[in-house]
Amino acid sequence: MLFYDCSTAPSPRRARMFIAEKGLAIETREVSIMKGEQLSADFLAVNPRATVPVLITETGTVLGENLGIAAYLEAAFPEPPLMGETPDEKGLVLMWNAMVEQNGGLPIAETLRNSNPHMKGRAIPGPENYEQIPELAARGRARVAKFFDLLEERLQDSPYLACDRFTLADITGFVMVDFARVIKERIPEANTATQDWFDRIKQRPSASL
Ligand SMILES: N[C@@H](CCC(=O)N[C@@H](CS)C(=O)NCC(=O)O)C(=O)O
Repeated sequence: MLFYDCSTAPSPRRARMFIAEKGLAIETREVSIMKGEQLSADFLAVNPRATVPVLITETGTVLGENLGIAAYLEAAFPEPPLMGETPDEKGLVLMWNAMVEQNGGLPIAETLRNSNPHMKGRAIPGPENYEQIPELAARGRARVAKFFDLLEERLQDSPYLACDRFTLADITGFVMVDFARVIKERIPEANTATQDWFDRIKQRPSASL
């Protein structure tokens, strides 16, 4: 297998954590987004959508989405299970993973990409250049506050996002909450259940990679 990573970006960090939690050591190539390497001819030949992470599987299939990578690794290396064991858990893991992507990942990315001067003309990842829309940054920031409410409400009732064990949904949630620092948003002080959950995940070896 071969893993295309970028040490500074949140999406590949999710795959990196998943790989580490599975106890796998996969040959890795760094793609520097800061240097624009995702748009190089060499990388576009690997992934024409110009995004990381990418995993080339044991049979040579090219997987260019976190969920595809996680589903493949869970099927190929079932232990430890990170995407639920019972039918209900499996449903909850994908539900919470999607909720975190849509209510956390998207608004954080919209805020950053539509306001950062270095991202002018690069408001959406991929091979096309899109201009920034400042209103999307303002809307994104307002939605991030709602995202923190959503997490706190869930984590007041459950030790982890999907069920009573650490799963893919927690990896996605942890990475997004940590990445919110780039738009200067942090877990609100009153959100003690979220802070406790975040601190527990931060202690896992996979979180420091
Ligand atoms: N839905 C994709 C998102 C991949 C993605 O957007 N990756 C970003 C890094 S976080 C990227 O490659 N950005 C390239 C760019 O900004 O040009 C996944 O989760 O795998």
